[in-house]
Amino acid sequence: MKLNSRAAVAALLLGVAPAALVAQIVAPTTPPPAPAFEAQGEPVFKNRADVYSYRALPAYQQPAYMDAFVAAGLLPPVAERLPAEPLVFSTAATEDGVGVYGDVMRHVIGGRPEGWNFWGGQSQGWGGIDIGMTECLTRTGPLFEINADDLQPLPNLAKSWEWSEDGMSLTVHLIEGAKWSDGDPFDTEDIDFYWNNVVMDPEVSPLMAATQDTYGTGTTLEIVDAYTFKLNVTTPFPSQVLYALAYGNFCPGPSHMLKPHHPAFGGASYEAFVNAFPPEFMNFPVMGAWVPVEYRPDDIVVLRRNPYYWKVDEAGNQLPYLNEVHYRLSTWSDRDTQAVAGTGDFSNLEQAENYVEALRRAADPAAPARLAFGPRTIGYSLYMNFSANGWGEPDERAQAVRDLNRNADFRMGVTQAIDRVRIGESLVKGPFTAQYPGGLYPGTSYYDEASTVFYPYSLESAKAHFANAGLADTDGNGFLNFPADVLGGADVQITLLNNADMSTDGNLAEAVVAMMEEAGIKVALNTLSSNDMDSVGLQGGWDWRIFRNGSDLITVVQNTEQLAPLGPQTMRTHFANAAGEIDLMPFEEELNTLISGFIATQDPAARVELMKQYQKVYTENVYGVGLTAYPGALIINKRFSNIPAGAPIFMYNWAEDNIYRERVFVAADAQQDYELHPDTIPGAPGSAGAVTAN
Ligand code: BQZ
Repeated sequence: MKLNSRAAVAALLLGVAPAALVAQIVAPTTPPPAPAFEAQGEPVFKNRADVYSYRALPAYQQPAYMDAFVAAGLLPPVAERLPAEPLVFSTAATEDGVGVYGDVMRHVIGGRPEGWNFWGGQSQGWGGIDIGMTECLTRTGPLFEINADDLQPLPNLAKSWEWSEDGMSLTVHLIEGAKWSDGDPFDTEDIDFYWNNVVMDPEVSPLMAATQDTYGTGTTLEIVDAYTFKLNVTTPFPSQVLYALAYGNFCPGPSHMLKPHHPAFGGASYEAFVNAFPPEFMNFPVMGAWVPVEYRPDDIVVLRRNPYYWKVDEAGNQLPYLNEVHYRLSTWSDRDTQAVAGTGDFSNLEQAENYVEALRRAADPAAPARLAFGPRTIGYSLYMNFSANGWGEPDERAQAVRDLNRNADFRMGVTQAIDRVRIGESLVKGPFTAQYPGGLYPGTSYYDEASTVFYPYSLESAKAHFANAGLADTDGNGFLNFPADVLGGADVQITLLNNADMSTDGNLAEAVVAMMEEAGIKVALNTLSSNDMDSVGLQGGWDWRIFRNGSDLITVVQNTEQLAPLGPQTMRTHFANAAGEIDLMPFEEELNTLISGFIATQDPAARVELMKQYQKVYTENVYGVGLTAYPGALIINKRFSNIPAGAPIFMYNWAEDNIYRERVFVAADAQQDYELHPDTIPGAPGSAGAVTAN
């Protein structure tokens, strides 16, 4: 390695070996190979049309307990509660065939319901509550089992769609005659409210933060009739639009309930709109399979089957088979413990610290639950806030950190101060964790190792990069200082936002603090509950954050717009300021060009090439500091049938979506007596809860 001559002369004068004087930059490489880890259980691949279709059947059935409600005139007959052509699950595509009614799926979650207004941005506590209640126009969770040559979103509330010849307009056909769980019709009134008064209203931010850019810059929506609407786009055939109609992004709410509270229709205020349906509000109307009928704070949410659910099996049985779903309000780690012990029924084993104990318990043949590892799709990155023009209203210190975050040498120093082997082993020893450079995940369809730039761990190199970024320990206290003209040359102090509800997030945050201290950077933790962390994250009041990555970096086609700062609120690390301006760095402009190009082309080879370039620009510039990636495991109680083979805990979506819970059943001879409100149906919206027939 050639030293510069001044340094060499200085070294000779001081009688010091040259290398010791000028810290060496260690050049980037390609990532080290991940330890081999075989996912257990391969999906049974099929085409989308094999899974379900929309058609009328000669007759329909319901659970026997509901006959009394029909006889008492409290419910219409089941055939009148179903659409003319319900969604019909094909028996051949199931693991165990036509199911039977009864029993419960008992979830345990670490989140807490803020209220039912998903469209106003309220969390229901995650863990499958929102996935089960708020169904969406298309469905992507189950795409893990769809053949690659048939890969596009499954229909759901949208039963079909077609592009105009020039690709500038998508006509979407809704299922006809479906109803909300309170009997109110589902139609384009709900679409109109969701688009115009949620997505397009800058004062309203739905839970997954969908904005107009989610559907492509400049996209507009046009209602055609009660069951048909059009999305008019600005670039032909934008491939990500159909994925953007899936969970999290286009899941319409009950406009008959929401409208009266929205300021555009006489509602008192936006705050009142968001808080109009607190968790105590029972029987909130849903399109999902189960309706909330009981809520006990910090204890449980109980949901009963939706009498108007618009899906059936091929024998004409209205779904779901399970009469109740429970969400015990506990911790995410307790979800693992209870699923393995059999007091809970389901867990996404995703906190690597719990792996050894969970594996040990599940290895017992008498264990109540089966545990199956999937692909390495759980991954964490350290993200930096890149806005230097006011997003989140930074104070002087935070502004100085934002400016540092935008310095490439600083980011390279940070990434080379991270020992990813030590980080992985701090979570779990064994073949699970891989050194994750950031960017697209190894092993996924658009990943290309040769395009991935990996900055190896080297404290010396990190310090050299920090020196190049203008930082030096000018007061000798072991921590690097800003240059004299920034904050008076004070120590660099950075806050690190992380999730209090997840032990893994906390462990990673502490590892980053320790490793940064070794490199001379002072980092302080800002540990918040996931609800508070998510809202702070969206508002921009943070310097760095530990983030468990979403499906965009795994599938690329789901949430594609989140791969680059294409619009004011698409890239979680770089939103626009209050004036709507984003101060893009040159490489971010490149990322935008590459992602816009990906969205605009249907050519598979061109898409692969564009993502190679994306990966190179992303990782070379350390857009996200990858930390670790590892496989998750699905833990499900053995009494359940129709669990799809090879279902990953996370890919296009979480397992609560992927396993089609509405089609899961418990054989009669395996059923347990877990129902808390047997023989009841949901009551009227806002009433006390479930009701009996007499
Ligand atoms: C799975 C998931 C279902 C959110 C949430 C939680 C929030 C995030 C994320 C996961 C939980 C579970 O994840 O960890 O296994 O059950 O709910 O939605 O981490 O804090 O904001 O994105 O999905």
